[in-house]
Amino acid sequence: MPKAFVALGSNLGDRRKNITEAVEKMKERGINIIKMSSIIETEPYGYKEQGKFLNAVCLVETELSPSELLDALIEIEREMGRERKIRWGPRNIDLDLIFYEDRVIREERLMVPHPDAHNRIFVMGPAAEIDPDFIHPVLKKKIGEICKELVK
Ligand code: A4P
Ligand code: MG
Repeated sequence: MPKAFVALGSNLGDRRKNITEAVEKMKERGINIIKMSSIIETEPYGYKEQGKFLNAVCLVETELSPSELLDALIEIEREMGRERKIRWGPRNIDLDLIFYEDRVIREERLMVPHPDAHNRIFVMGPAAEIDPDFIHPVLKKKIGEICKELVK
């Protein structure tokens, strides 16, 4: 079954509960969680005038195609009542599809690998905790290596 990395982030409301709830909702939709990283607290990236985030990454296994998986993630965000007013701004839950196998997809609606993931320690750190040897299919580098360069 295809495997994918999904990043979770929350900086509004009960952040830990939001992350747990999103994981439960993935399971309900038949998205199997193989591994879950630690949940870490991180400084806001991009738009700085907002509260700290809790971030995590999970490795999932699913029969859903990349596009179907993205739809499922967007539906979960909607079910959880996500409101988004500012790009990179505060949100109770954000679910991003980071990698899907070694696929490279460059569509307007879906970019895989997530185009900014390799610049985000709050994504690469938890992903490397799960599998440091996973190779970024565009950069052709192990995500453990990408992480080391980010913290330099
Ligand atoms: N989209 C395209 N590719 C993808 C993908 N691989 N995964 C499209 C998810 N979505 C993808 O996303 C807008 C559209 O992107 C989707 O409808 C989908 O079709 P969005 O999440 O609704 O918009 P957004 O989140 O406001 O903008 P953006 O640019 O996606 O923000 P990010 O990249 O999600 O960043 N700081 C810390 N410390 N931790 C965080 O988690 N997150 C953000 C948000 C900013 N700063 C942060 C964090
Ligand atoms: Mg997003």
